Amino acid sequence: MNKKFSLLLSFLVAFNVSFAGKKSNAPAPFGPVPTARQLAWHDMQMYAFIHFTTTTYRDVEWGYGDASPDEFMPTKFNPRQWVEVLKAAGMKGVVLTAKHHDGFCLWPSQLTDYSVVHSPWLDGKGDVVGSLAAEAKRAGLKFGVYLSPWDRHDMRYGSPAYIDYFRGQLKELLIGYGPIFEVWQDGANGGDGYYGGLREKRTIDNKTYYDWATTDSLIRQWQPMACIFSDGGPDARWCGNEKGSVGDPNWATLNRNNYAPGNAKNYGLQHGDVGGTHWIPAEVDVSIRPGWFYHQSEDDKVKTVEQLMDIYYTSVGRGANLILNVPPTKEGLVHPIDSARLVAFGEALQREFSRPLKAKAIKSWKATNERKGFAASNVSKSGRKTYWATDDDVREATLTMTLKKPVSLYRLRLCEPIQLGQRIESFQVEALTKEGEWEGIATGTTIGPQRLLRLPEKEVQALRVTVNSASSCPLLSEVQLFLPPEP
Ligand code: FUL
Repeated sequence: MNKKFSLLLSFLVAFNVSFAGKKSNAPAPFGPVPTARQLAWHDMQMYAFIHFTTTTYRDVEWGYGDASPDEFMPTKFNPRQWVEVLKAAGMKGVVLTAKHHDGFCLWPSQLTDYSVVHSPWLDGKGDVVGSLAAEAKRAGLKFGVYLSPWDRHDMRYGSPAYIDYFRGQLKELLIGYGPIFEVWQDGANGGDGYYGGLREKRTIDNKTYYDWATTDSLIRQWQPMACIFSDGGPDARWCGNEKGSVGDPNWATLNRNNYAPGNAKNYGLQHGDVGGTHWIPAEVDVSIRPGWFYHQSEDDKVKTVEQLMDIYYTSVGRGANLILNVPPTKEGLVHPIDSARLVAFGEALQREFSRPLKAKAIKSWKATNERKGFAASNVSKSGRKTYWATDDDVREATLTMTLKKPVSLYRLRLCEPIQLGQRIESFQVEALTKEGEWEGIATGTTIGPQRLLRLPEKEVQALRVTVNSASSCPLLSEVQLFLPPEP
C-alpha cells in the first residue's frame, strides 16, 4: 500500500472517522463480542440432537463398549424421515452422535474396526453419518457432529495414543462430511468400560489429558465456521442442566478460565458471568423423552407440545440456543409418537408468532434518550444492523410505542444488537390500557440476542419498555409485538 494512503487510513481509524468524512457516532462495542461463526450460530436458535448407536439396541443409556457390531441392525433406516420431521418442527440443523461413549463409529472410519463396516447392516457398506449429512443438506438443515471424548471400547483410552486416535476421527468427520456447524464435546469422561476386553476402570485428568487447545486449533483448520460446544466453550457453553432451561439472567459472557470440559460449575453455566471475559453463549440440551437413547418403555413419556413450548421459552426465549434430542428407534425411524409431537410443535410455534404487529400500525416511537442517527423507530426494522441507541452516559431509558388504534397483546420479542456486546441487566414492560392507565405487564433481567415474553391478553393503545439498568449505554435492535393468533 502507498505510504501516504496508509498513514491517512491509520488517522481515520484512530480518530473514529467514517469514509463519509464525518466522525462516526456509533456506540463503541462493550466487553467481549461474538465472532462471525458465533453470530451465524445465534441465528440458528433451534436444532436437533440424534442419539443413535449400538446403545439403542442394548436399551441402555451408556453403552459399556462391549456390544458386537452385529447388534447394530436398523431394518428401516430412513434419515430422510428424520430430517422431514425435524424440519416440520422448525429445526435449523441436526447434530448426530457419530460416536457415543460406547465407542462404536457410525461412519466407516479407517482408524478402527469398531464401526458400521463390521455390522451386517447393508453388508457393512452403510454410513449413518454420510446418509444423514446428505439428507440434512438436501433439506437445507445444517449438520453437526458429537464425537464422545470418552471411549469405553478402545484399548488406548487413557493413553496419549488415544488422543491421536480421537483427533484422527475428528479429522475424518470434519473433512469428510462438511460443512459442519457444530462440534459437540461431551463432558462425561472416564470410568469403567470394556477397553479392549480389559473391563476395568480408567480415570483421566480432564484438565490436562485431552489438551483441548490443540484439538480446538485443529477443528479451526478443518472447519473454520464450526462452533465448538463444551462445558466451557470456546464457542458455546453447556447451560448447566439437561432439563430444558437456561438461567434467568442469562449472560452470553463467561469467565472462561474457570471452566473446562467435564469440569462444570453448573450454577455459573446456567447464568454466565456478568462482565465475563469471553463471549460464550449457552446451549440448552434436552431430550424429547426422559432418556437420550430410544427405550420402548418411554413411549408414553414423550414431552407434550405444551412442555416443548415451555422449554422453547426458557431456552430460545432467554437468548440461548436449543438442541432438542430425538432418538431413533431400533428400526432406524423417528417413532410415530415423537414425530406427531414434533409436527404439532412446529405448527404451534408458527401459530405463536403468526401475527407480528406491522410497522404501519404504529403511530410513533419515542425514547427518553436517542443517540443522533440511532432513532427509536429503528427497533421496528428487522435485523441487528439497525438499532436504537442511547448516549454513552445513559444507563436507564424508556422507549414508548404508540399505536394508531388499540390492539390485543400476545407475545413480545426484544433483541439487543449483540455484535456490540450484551448490556441490558434489567427491564420492565408497561402498557397503556384502553382506560388510559399505565399498567406493568412484564419484568425481566437480561435480553442478549433475544428475549421472548408471554404477555397478558389485553387491549392497549401504547406499550413502553424501560431499561432499568445496563452495564453500558443500552441498545435495542428489535421490539416486536405479536398479536393473538387467528382463532
Ligand atoms: C451427557 C452424556 O453422558 C449423555 O449420554 C448424552 O450424550 C448427553 C447429551 O450428554 O453428558
